[in-house]
Amino acid sequence: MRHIKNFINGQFLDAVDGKTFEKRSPVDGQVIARIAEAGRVDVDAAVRAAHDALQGEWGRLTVDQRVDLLYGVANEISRRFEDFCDAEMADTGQPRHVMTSAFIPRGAANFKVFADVFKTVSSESFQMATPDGRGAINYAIRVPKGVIGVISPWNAPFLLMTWKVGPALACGNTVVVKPSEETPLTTALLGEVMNAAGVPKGVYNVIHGFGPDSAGEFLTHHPLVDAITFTGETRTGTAIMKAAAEGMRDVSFELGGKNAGIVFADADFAAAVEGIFRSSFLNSGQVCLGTERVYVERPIFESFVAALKARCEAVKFGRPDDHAANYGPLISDEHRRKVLAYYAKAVAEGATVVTGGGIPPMPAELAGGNWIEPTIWTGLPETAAVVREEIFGPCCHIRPFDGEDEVVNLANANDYGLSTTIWTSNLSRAHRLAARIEVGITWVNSWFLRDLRTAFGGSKQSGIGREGGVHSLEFYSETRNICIKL
Ligand code: NAD
Ligand code: 6OD
Repeated sequence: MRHIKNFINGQFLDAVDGKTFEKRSPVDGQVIARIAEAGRVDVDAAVRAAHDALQGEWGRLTVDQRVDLLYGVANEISRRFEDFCDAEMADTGQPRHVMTSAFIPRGAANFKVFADVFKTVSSESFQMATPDGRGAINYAIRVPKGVIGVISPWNAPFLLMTWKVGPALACGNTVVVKPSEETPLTTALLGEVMNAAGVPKGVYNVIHGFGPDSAGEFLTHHPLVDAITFTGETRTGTAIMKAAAEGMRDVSFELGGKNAGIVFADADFAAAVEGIFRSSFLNSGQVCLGTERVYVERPIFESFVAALKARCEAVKFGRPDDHAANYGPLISDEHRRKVLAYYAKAVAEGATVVTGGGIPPMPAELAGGNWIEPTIWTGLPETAAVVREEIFGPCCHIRPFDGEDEVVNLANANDYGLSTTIWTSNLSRAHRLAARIEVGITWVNSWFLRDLRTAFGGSKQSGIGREGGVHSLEFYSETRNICIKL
């Protein structure tokens, strides 16, 4: 069994009061790690280490030196690629192909890409006229914000944590990371990587624990934290925003979604079925960008539902490293109970269960895991809870539509506004719809495809701010205005 410690000032440390908590495997329910739970004293030590590091060697590095260190981090992650895949598979129970195709490589890229972005970004400079004729030069420099509190979720833990840590460090900040209590392993491994790459002590710190009355809350309330970046539930974002209000700290929030998938009759049928299958069921439906509301143009509604049902019924449940398997469990028993409660609610609300709706039969050695069937419903009104609320499980409701206006109204009639995926062969229609749908990102004939240099974030209750490329630099640095009279 692994023993995971906090990472403070370059050292792996137990909690001062010796408290720990358990991490259970999603696959079979066995305890796989015991984790040091940071208390107030440990959080304070981590934040002070981060604060002090700003004044030390890290703060004196040139941009080129900092960029070289971040390249070194990316290279070390790539060198330890298998360790990261194994750790993330142990934490999440998701298949190896999910790790190798996206979640781990994108984590390494988050250091390299943001180092490149920061290295090449320019700032404004103006020559001003002055009454005495001698003029002035008015220009801006970018300075780090300071200590960034990073709070990350469990669904794509390494990708989503490094997506914040990479740009934060590229801008010269230091970080204190509070990973989800469900997924501590890759965040801890990154501490080893930071030491191996020669990143100065105190620049990257990790505290483990929970949210309320635990490490998360202690971090967000700490007065030496200068800004907070958070990915997680909208409700949690509300609590963190209240904490950030003390001391007027800036926040960047990536929150929940209830995303629409729209399939027109002119779409490439097979590609649309596979695309919606991925967007609704990849990672067992635990993706913020996932599609839980599917709208299919009426002429192909019946055939689309039948094809998606067949695709769902072909999944093979099993361990992440079982080559015969391609489908994993939910993250925890608690989360499965929440998703199963929605499955029951759908039936109570009058849904037709097209497929799934329960727990699949599993062999005895996996019976303790959080397995659940991919589930499709039809026949519900838009007012039903499972059509309105984020479930974050492997399920979707499919409804027929007639025409662009109707589907735009359906897609927009939700409090969230994170993403959409549209399947059509009519490019003009794709442009028209993409501009009308109230979300941060729209995919056409694709899903979960984005250059790290472009803006990412949610509209409405799906987030505050944008990260990605120069948008991340806007959050992780401050512009200082300097005017020199000549
Ligand atoms: P969560 O909000 O329960 O927890 C996220 C993190 O916040 C965890 O580290 C948790 O310990 C911490 N936390 C909880 N309460 C806190 C508090 N009061 N103060 C400080 N920290 C606190 O979310 P989750 O269940 O880990 O993740 C699933 C949610 O994340 C879904 O709603 C999903 O849509 C969202 N998500 C959004 C994006 C995005 O980019 N928009 C990406 C991934 C996940
Ligand atoms: O595209 C990304 O890098 C990104 N932030 C993905 C978010 C995935 C949410 O589950």
